[in-house]
Amino acid sequence: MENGDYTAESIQVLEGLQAVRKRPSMYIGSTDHRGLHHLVYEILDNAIDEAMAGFCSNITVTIYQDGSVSVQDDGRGIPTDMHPKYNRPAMEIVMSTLHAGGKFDKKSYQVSGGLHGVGLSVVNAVSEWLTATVWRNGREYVLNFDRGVVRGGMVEHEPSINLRKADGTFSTGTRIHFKPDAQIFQETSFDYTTLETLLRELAYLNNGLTIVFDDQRSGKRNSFHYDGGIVDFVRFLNGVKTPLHPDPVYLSKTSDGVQVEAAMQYTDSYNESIHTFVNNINTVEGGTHLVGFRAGLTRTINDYARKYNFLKENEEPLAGEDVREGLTAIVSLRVPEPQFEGQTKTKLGNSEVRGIVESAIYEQLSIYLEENPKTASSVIGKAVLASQAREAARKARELTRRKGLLESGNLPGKLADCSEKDPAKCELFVVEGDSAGGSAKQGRNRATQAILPLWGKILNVEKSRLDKILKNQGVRTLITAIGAGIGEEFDINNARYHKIILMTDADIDGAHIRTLLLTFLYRHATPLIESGFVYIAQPPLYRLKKGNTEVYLYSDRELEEKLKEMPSAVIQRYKGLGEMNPGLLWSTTMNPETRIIKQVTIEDAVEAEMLFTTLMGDAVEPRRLFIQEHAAEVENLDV
Ligand code: 0RA
Repeated sequence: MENGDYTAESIQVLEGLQAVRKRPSMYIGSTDHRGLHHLVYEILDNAIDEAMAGFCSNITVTIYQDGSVSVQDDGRGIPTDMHPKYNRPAMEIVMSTLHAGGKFDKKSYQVSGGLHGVGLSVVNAVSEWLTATVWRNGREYVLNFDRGVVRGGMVEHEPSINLRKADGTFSTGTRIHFKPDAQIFQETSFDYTTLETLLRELAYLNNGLTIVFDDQRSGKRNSFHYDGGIVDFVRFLNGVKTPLHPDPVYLSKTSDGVQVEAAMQYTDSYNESIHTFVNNINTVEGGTHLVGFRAGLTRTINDYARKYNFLKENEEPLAGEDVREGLTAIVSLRVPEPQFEGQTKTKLGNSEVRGIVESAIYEQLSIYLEENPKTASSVIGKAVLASQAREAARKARELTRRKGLLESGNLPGKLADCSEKDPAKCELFVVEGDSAGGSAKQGRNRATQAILPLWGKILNVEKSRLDKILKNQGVRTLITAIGAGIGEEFDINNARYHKIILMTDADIDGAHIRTLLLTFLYRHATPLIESGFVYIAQPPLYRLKKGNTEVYLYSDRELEEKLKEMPSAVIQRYKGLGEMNPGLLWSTTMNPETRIIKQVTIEDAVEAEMLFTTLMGDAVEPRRLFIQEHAAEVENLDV
């Protein structure tokens, strides 16, 4: 092939990738932190398709010093032969053609031998540079791109690594090495924890696969391999909890081309933790499969409870929330043509899937319960208790309501409300401590900003049921101030503020209170987080002062940078909000024109919940390990 010999088709190809660069969000969802990490997912997805087709068992993900990332697999390797129609190597076509299913929301999936290379071209288009290396036929093939444009054409090399195997055949595989384009992404630095969570998840979802993660920036290295698949995943999630039965239940069934797999285990906790996946995508916004799973579970347990007299004839059936109390579950589906909806395209929309999952669960779980009466009776005994507690909670709520305690007509005395009445213009600052609360009250814009000081540690939510949580003064105050109710009765339309801003100190106690508040809101006022109403304030950590110049810095990194410009300036470190006077708190943290606030996503909330469970759960050892492991990451740990 001659370099630069473009056919009409290859010009079309180039135009395709230009379209991706023009509107990247259409293809990768967003160009922020999330979109950046989605690139790695897109490449991995191709390697995992190879694994699911039975050709690949090892994947290595590497982050390099220069911020680039590579994904290497031992699959068959992208084909390298000449494509007769395009007069270009197949590899070049795969890397630069926008596949029909290449759009973010229309990912096509087939269990084996399917549409390969979906997403590769999209990553190529948004990379400053990309190098694809393929090992096939005992040879090494390399192809370079700059912003999706091929540089030089495919080169065939002597293999740079030893490809000869013991049996005389050659190793095969693919490595995609790329650097995200800073012209496209607001943020180009990959986060270890985000990728680690993704890789661990993918290893659990694809049992037998080994995924190695190597971060050359920090020297951290990790390897994930789970023979038990999602059963191991459930054991991992329950690591800090006390299970009611020794082994997770495993169920699987395929019907109408949809493969349903579930692993579940009950613990003595009061909360449910159900994680659902479709084609390896974490569907954090739920969808029809989750609805089907819940319906199947409720129906199975009620039928069993009636049949064996756990429920008398005149008793009400167990509610969904009763049969989910203490449940940890992973539900993993393979769906041929998934429709992803929702704010972050992580909600499954296919209506046919609901019934498929419901009957799979009903059929398989009924059999399991019949065969394991001991597990069945402990699970159902707990659900019956939960149902009684729910009834008690309802009565407690009724009583509270009758007394008018949760009505917003009865606004808490601690709340300094704003004068504006349109919720869309109103902000509620939830502030840690009375002294910071005082500064915030004086510094605020009274028209649109309300201040609610919280004091002390409000409550250990993990160990409390709703009826007990409702008795806590701090929690009541918060619910009353927001005005939208709680739990099943929560109504987002009644929220009195469209921004609820958590403002806590930049120390370990502040982080603790924030985790607790987020966990509480996530569990009992979920729509508030789903609607994007919850934010975290970012007060400055340092002030640098030299002569008449003063600057406020919000991270250690910024401090380091600024110190280069202003050596020997005087550094003041802010330990608590209380150290700032009202004017300063306003200008650095509260003024909508100049402040930084971070919107809380569902993922943030899920992470807070995990952290919370680890920090608050009964098990001591995981907590100790967790604190040890994360102590270094907490920027301002006061010890
Ligand atoms: C097209 C066809 C075949 C494999 C692949 C693409 C392929 C793509 C990627 C992307 C990352 N790793 C990959 N591994 C394979 C089938 C090749 C054959 O039939 O030999």
